[in-house]
Amino acid sequence: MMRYPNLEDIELIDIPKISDPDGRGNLSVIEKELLPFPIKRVYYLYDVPSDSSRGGHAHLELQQFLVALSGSFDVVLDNGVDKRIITLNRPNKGLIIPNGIWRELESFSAGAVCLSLVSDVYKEEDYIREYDAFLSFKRGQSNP
Ligand code: T46
Repeated sequence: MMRYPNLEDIELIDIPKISDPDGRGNLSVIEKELLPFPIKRVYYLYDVPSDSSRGGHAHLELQQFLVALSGSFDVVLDNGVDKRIITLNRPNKGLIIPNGIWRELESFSAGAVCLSLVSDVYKEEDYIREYDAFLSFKRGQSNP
């Protein structure tokens, strides 16, 4: 039987960092081999007030890779039964979120920038934006 992605499949992965030998700072690079999907779109969130949240939905198919390019924020991941909170606060660490996981991004620090590399172009029909609809969707899957 098919196994759907779950919270334990969500990985924080290292982005290669090249430190400059002459003290000019760091350079990180994301090449296509780093991610389990081809990148079709890039967007970023910034100037998010600390008392605001982003996300609050799941995707049917979209996979994504989130990086805190600057500052920090929390990613609350939810499979309809359990939740997991991961703080992103380093530009050389990224979080791969598979499809079918509800996510909320909150507690943005001042100056935080969230880079998102995703597996498809923008399609509103790929979003589940109502939590009850998400729970119904998860009930239709074999694992939570
Ligand atoms: C996600 C989190 C982390 C577009 O027109 N094109 C786009 O590529 C995107 C991402 C959004 N939009 C429009 C749709 C809405 O009218 O921008 C508006 C705000 O989008 P949304 O409410 O979905 O924004 P967030 O920050 O809640 O969610 C976004 C992504 O949509 C989502 O995939 O995981 O960032």
